[in-house]
Amino acid sequence: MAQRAISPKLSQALIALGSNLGDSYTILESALEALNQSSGIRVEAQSHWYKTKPIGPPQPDYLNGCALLQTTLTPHALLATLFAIEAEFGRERRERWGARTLDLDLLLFDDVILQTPDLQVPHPRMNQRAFVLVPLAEIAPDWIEPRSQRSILELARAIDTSDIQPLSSRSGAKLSRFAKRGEALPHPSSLIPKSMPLGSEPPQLLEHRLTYKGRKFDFEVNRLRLPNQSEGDWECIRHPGGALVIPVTSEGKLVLVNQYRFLVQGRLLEFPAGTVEIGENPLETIQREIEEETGYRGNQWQKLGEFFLAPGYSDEVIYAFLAQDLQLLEHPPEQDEDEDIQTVLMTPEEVEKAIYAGDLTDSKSISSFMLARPILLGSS
Ligand code: A4P
Ligand code: MG
Repeated sequence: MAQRAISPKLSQALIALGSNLGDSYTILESALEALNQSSGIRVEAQSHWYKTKPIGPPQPDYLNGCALLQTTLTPHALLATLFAIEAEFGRERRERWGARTLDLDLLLFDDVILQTPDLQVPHPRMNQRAFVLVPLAEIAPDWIEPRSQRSILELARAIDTSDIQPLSSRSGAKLSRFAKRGEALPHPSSLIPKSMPLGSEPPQLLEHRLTYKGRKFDFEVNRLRLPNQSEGDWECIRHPGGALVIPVTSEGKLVLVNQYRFLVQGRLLEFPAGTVEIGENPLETIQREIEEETGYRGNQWQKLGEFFLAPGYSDEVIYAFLAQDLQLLEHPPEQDEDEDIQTVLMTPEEVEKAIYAGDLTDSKSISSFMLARPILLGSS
């Protein structure tokens, strides 16, 4: 009798990845690659990586993240594969909760609840752990944790997440090779400008259509209902913010940069500025950027203000500063490889003229100059 081929059942599983020994970023990315190459497993989505404070005995900070797998394996066979990959990356089991090159935990497997001596699913401690729930909420916000019957997003919102920080792209993170899927999530709270009256009239999220996670910012399309009840699709750029400086030399000249901008196919005159890295504060950002872009170090700093750059489609906030007591560095840091920048010195009067003549057209530079004008030119 002819045998009918039985196609193996396809399941979805969520795993947690952690590392706090060795080159954790490379280990974690390579472990995902190894999983994707393993028989019966496909990596469907991965979260960002997060720097997290250790739970357990004193040890270095962890890098943690989560991934969504599609698998034809049983839960036990999947656990065996996770162990094999841990071993491949030099994992030694010494003390419980101790430092490790790679920890792979099975968090959830379809809606299975399993209580065996060597495997418990859902992972018994996942609901208390921010280092699990926050990355998990990026890729599976609506997944119902079968013991509590609560969604991952609800569980993530119920715990303290102050000890975890998304890894900044400058620390090595790059575009992931695996698609990232997920609901629109609020920005990490560290990025929400606290002094701004945000969030008092939230829209209702009807449907999350698309997310593209980029190196510097993310793009989303959401179907929303606004407070006035109108509905529609909104495209938006989720941006961690930008920091800008107006540097003033001891001669009273302002330091600007002439920078190639591919979108305008030419050079623009601007004040030095840079993207706030995730987890960084804007003053740190701009103190780094001014040295990279101009070779000057600012020794005296003053906040000028903060403003939205283009709130119709982006939540980017510009944090503007004034720097005085400049010092030209003998060995300035290298410019970012992708930048082409020359510095230009101008008096405040020349800058104002350039704005009105249409020679300085960068909006964040114009706005910041207006904030600094009373200091630079008096209130006339
Ligand atoms: N085991 C049972 N169920 C599972 C499951 N769902 N997934 C058994 C994986 N393993 C499961 O695990 C111990 C035993 O648990 C295994 O033999 C397996 O059969 P392990 O990986 O050898 O040891 P472990 O990871 O130290 O223990 P455990 O209990 O899994 O620890 P946790 O709860 O995972 O905590 N702090 C930060 N910031 N980030 C971390 O990633 N990780 C831990 C480990 C502690 N503190 C941390 C982090
Ligand atoms: Mg483990």
